[in-house]
Amino acid sequence: MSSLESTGIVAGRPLCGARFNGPAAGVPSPEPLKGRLWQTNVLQDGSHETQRVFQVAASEGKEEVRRRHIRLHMEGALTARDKVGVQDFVLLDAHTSESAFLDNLRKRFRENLIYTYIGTLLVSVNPYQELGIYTLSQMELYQGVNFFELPPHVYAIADNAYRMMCSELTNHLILISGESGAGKTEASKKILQYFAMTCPMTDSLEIARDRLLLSNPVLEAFGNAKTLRNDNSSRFGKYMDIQFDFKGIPIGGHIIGYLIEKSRVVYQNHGERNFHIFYQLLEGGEEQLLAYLGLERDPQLYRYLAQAHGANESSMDDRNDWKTVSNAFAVIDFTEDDLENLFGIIASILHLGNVCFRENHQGCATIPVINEIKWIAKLLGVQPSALLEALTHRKIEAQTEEVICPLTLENSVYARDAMAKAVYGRTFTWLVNKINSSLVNKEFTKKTVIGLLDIYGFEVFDKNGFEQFCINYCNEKLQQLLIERTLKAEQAEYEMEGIEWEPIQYFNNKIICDLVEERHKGIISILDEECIRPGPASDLSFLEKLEEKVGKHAHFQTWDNLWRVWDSKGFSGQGSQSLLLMGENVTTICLESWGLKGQRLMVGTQFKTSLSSLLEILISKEPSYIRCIKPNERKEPSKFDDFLIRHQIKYLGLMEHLRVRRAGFAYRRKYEHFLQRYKSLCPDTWPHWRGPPAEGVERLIKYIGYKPEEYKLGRFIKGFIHRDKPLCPDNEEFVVFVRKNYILNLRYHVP
Ligand code: AD9
Ligand code: MG
Repeated sequence: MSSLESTGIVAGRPLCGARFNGPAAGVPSPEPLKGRLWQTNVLQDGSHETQRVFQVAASEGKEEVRRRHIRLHMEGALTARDKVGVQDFVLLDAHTSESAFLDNLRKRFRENLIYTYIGTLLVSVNPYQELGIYTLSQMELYQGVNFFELPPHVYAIADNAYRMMCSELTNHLILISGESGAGKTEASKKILQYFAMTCPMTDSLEIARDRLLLSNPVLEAFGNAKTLRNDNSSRFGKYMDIQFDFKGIPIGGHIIGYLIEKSRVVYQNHGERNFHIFYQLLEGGEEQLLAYLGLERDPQLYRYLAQAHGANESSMDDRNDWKTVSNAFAVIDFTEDDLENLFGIIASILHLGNVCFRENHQGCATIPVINEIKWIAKLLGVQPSALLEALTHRKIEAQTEEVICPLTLENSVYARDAMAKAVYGRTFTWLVNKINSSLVNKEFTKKTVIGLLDIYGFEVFDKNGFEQFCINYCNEKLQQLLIERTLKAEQAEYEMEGIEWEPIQYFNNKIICDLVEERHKGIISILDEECIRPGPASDLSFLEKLEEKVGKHAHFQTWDNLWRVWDSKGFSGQGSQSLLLMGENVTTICLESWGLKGQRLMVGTQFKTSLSSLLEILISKEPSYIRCIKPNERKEPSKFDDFLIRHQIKYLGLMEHLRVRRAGFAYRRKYEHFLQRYKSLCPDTWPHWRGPPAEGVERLIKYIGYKPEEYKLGRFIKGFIHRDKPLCPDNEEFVVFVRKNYILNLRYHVP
C-alpha cells in the first residue's frame, strides 16, 4: 500500500495522473489549453507566472454541471429552493431571522447538503456519515473554478485560497472554528488532501507532499483522544503552514502545536480514553516490540488506560491506525533509534502509572514492588535508584544547601503523575520538532504559504479543569480575531474608502478576553500571583482571589454559571511549571527539548504568550473562514438538534456576519489586481490598459453593465484618486468593491 493510500483518499487510483500534473518548470506552454489545468506565462519583467487556466472541459458532464449551477445561482434560487434551501445565506430574504437561517440549514442538512456559504465564509454541519463528496472527481470538479459556479464545498475554499496565492503571490490562511466535534479536524484534513492531490507536482517533491499528508496520522495518534464529545478529539491546537514555490507546488511545511492536554495521560473522565497511541501500540504493536517494552496487550492492565472505562466502547480502529502510523513514521524519516526511544517513553509512561506506593511507619511513601521501576529505568536509561528517589523524595533548597525530604503517599502519587505528564508533554514537543525537521525545505527561498488552523473546539464537561479553561480561552481569542477582521474591520474599511454604510451592531467578546488576560487584573494574572506567592499556593486561595478581584465582572458570572462545576482543583498546581518538574532527574534524560529547568514559568502565561504570537501569524495572512457546526450531542447521522444548532449560530455570530455580508460587498480587490484579472472582458482594457488602474476598472465595470448598486469604487472620484487620506499611501491600496461574488464569474460574462 502506498503512503497516500493509507490516508484513505486514493483508493487504488493513480496518485498523480497526468490530469493533475503542473506545468514543466518555468517553460511557457506551447500546447493548446485543452486538457490542461496549468499554464506558465512569461511576464514583461521576464519572470514566470503560473496560473490555472480554464480548462476546456475534458468531459461535457463536468461542464454541464457548472453551467447549470451558475444559471440556477443567477436566478437567485435553486429550482427546488423550498426543498433544499439556498446555498448562500445572502440569498435569503432581506430581513432574515435566526429561525429562517436555521430552516435553511436544516433543509440542506436533510438533503445531505452540509455546506452553505455566507458570502465567502463556509458554514459546515457535521454529517456524522460518509457522504461520498470527497472523491478525486469532486476534487477535479472544483479545480480552478470560481465560487458560486459549483455548490459550496470545503474544496472551493481551498481552491480559492490557492488560486489567490498563486495569482497574487500572497500568504493565505484558512481558519476553521467550531465547538468540539463540529468537524474542524476533518475539514482541515480534506483541505490538505485537496492540495496534495490537485497541486502541480514534480517527482522530487512528491516526498515533501507525502510527509505533509502523513504528519496528520502521527500527530493525531499522539495528540487526539476519545472524549465524551468526540471520539477523535484534538487535545492540542495545531497551526500548519503549507509552503508552495512560485509554481504552486507544495514544497514543505511547518507545524506549531499548542498546549497538549497532558492531564489526560493520567486521568480521563468516565467513558473517555487516553491518547490513541497507547491503545494503538498495545493493539497493533508487533509481539517482538511489546516484549522489548515489557507490555501486555490488554489495556485494562494499565492504570492510566483502565481507570475511565473509555476503551470499552471505542469507534476507533486501533490496529489499523497503528499500521497507518507505522507507515507514516517510515515516510517522515524516523530512524529505528528514534522509534525505539519514542516507544520506550510511551511504554515507560504505562509502567509508571502502575507504580504503587505504600506508607511506612514514618508516614512516608515507599515503593514495595519495583518491577515497574526496573522497566522504566531500562527504557529511559536511568538508574533505578535515581528513579526511586525522584518518586518518593523531593529536593528543598535551604539557603546554601539542598536537603532531600521524603514525600508523603499523596505527594508521591502526585509526583508520579506529574512526571508522566511532563514526559508526555515533552515527547509531544519533540515529535512536532522532529516532523518539522522533515518538512523543512531549504532549497526554496521564495515561498508563499497557506496556513491551516485547527484548534481544539470549545468544550464544557461536567467537570472542567485548567485545560478546558485554556481551550475555551483560545476559542474566545479566535472569535475575537474573527470579529476584528470581519465585522469590525469590514465596517472600518467602508468608512475609510468613503462608502456609505449603516453600522451593524455585534457582540464584541473582547470583554471576555480581557477578563482572562488583562495584565494585573485578569484571571491568568491572578493565577500567576497565586503561584509565585511565597508559601503553598492552594486552589482555595486562588478561588478566593478570583472572587475578590473579578467576582463582580458580569462575564465572570456567566462563565461560572456556564461551567456549572468549575473544577478549580489542581488549577494552582497546573499553573506552576515548577511543580511539573518534580522528578526532574528522570525527565531531563528523556528528551533534549528540555530548556525549562529552574524556571518558574507559569503555564497560563505561557499559553497566553503563545496565543498572542499565533494571532500575529494569523493576522499577517489573507483569511478564509470555515465555521463548523455540530448537529447533535450524540454523534449521530441525520439528527438535527434545533436547540443546539441555534445556540451555535448565536455564539459563532453567524447572523451578524450575514448582516454585514448582505449589506456589504462580497468581493473586493485592489484596482491593479482587479484589472489584471478581468481586463479580458472589455476591449478598452484588453490586452493592456495604460492609464491609471482605477480608471481602467471604472471603464471595465461600465462596459460590463453593472448597476450602480452592484459595485462601489473606493476613494475614486471621476478620473482621479483622492490622495489626501493618510491611511492609504498610494493608489495600490484603493479597492473596488463588488456586491455579490457571482457577478465576477468570468463564465457569467463569457457564455
Ligand atoms: V475537537 O474540537 O478536535 O474535539 P473537531 O475537530 O471539530 O472536534 P472532528 O473533525 O474530529 O471534530 O469531527 C468529529 C467526527 O465527526 C469525525 O471523527 C467524523 O466521524 C465526523 N465528521 C466530521 N466531519 C465530517 C465530514 N465532513 N464527513 C463525515 C465527519 N464525517
Ligand atoms: Mg479536532
